[in-house]
Amino acid sequence: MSDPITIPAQPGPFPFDVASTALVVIDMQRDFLLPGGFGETLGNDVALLRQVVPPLVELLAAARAAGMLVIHTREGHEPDLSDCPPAKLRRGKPSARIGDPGALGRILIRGAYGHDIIDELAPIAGEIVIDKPGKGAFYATSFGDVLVEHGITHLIVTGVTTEVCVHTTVREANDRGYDALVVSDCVGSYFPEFQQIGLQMIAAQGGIFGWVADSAAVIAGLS
Ligand code: TIU
Repeated sequence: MSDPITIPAQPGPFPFDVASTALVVIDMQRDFLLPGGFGETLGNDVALLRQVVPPLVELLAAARAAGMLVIHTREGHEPDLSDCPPAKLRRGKPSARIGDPGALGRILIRGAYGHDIIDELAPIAGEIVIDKPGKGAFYATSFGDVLVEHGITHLIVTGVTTEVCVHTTVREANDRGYDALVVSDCVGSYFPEFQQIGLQMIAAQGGIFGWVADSAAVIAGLS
């Protein structure tokens, strides 16, 4: 056990201790953040996600300095697409589909340049990387087992996008009994209105599936 920490959050204080908490960094991949990747093929302005990077770099440094477990996730698929449901492949009218060649390599395919995490947030030795075929981190991955193995009860969640992979993961975590805090300036959306409402949805109704605080509050708690 480490010393308990309580940080101000919505809808109320979030108590946790470092030893049983993981910093989860969701899908900070080139495919979502850089031009030419999956996010852009869907018609999005990827520049909107760049504002997440500086505060998340600082939060990641603080978590590493505190000795907190860090888990990164990457959304993507096997080169033969055997783990990609046909419905996901067909979805929408993207300019290029999952598996197609793109400026960053094959779109959302494991091993492609675009599938990997941006340089600023590259995992370091000892950090865990979970490859997931879905939007949530639990589905068809070892994420749940990893949390149990490390005695994790609390999650500090960051990454992209707020209303898709962050929400799905936090909702999945909530149903499994985890207390999850979403860091408001370390999650991002292609849609400013979804960012705002997405954060409100988490903490509304007394924290219906989580807590929300900014990175300054979390870093202050860790230092
Ligand atoms: N499109 C979108 O907003 N998000 C995703 O497809 N995946 C994640 O959120 N990582």
